[in-house]
Amino acid sequence: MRARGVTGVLFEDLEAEPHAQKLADGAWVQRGFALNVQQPLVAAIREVVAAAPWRHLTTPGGHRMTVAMTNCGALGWVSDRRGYRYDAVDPDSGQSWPDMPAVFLELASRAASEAGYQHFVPDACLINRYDPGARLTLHQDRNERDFTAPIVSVSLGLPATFLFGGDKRADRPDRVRLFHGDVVVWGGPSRLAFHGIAPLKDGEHALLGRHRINLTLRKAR
Ligand code: MD3
Ligand code: FE
Repeated sequence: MRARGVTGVLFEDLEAEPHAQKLADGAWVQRGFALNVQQPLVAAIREVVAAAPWRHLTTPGGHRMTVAMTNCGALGWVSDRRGYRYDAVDPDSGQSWPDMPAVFLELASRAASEAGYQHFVPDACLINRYDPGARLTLHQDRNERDFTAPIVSVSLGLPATFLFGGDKRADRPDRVRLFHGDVVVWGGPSRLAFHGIAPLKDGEHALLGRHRINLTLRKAR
């Protein structure tokens, strides 16, 4: 059963009102911040995917990632047997990545500003698609050149359990549920924290079906 408000927004997508809540030093979750642009976001994702289709990358250790990925912007994050890196060229097409949609840039800039990071201009957006069972093991994001810039993440579709650890892999992570429309800004001391996503629980989302899509907007160079 799902109840709809007069705006057509699902109540289950409104578990919290839009306002920033501190997760850790430098990390702010803005519940529902992306809901007012959910349709243009999904339309823009479909356009990116038409030009740069989903793919399951291989880790340097030879494992196929359970998360399907693509990118837009000047740079895209890629992984293969040679390592992790940012590249201006999509290895599957030999072409540059699709342009960053304006709605991504505007949302990221507004979210970063509200969290105290002015003038955030991302040049890379990694788009992750989780199907039931897909997960992201604990890792740090350290392929970017400038760790003073935050990373802005946007959660869409099925809810997920985000694992937020410390600065050592062995630190036991906190668990934070992320819902459709939530935006998180990760900067300052949280920027190099270990983090991951627990295996996605099956479900059905009104807009995205049996999927979760996460955007991470980054300043890679
Ligand atoms: C905390 N993505 O793409 S977004 C990733 O939901 C990634 O797909 C997850 O971790 C996802 O690298 C989590 C939240 C996130 C993104 C980057 C971070 C949290 C972060 C970088 C530093 C600290
Ligand atoms: Fe990450």
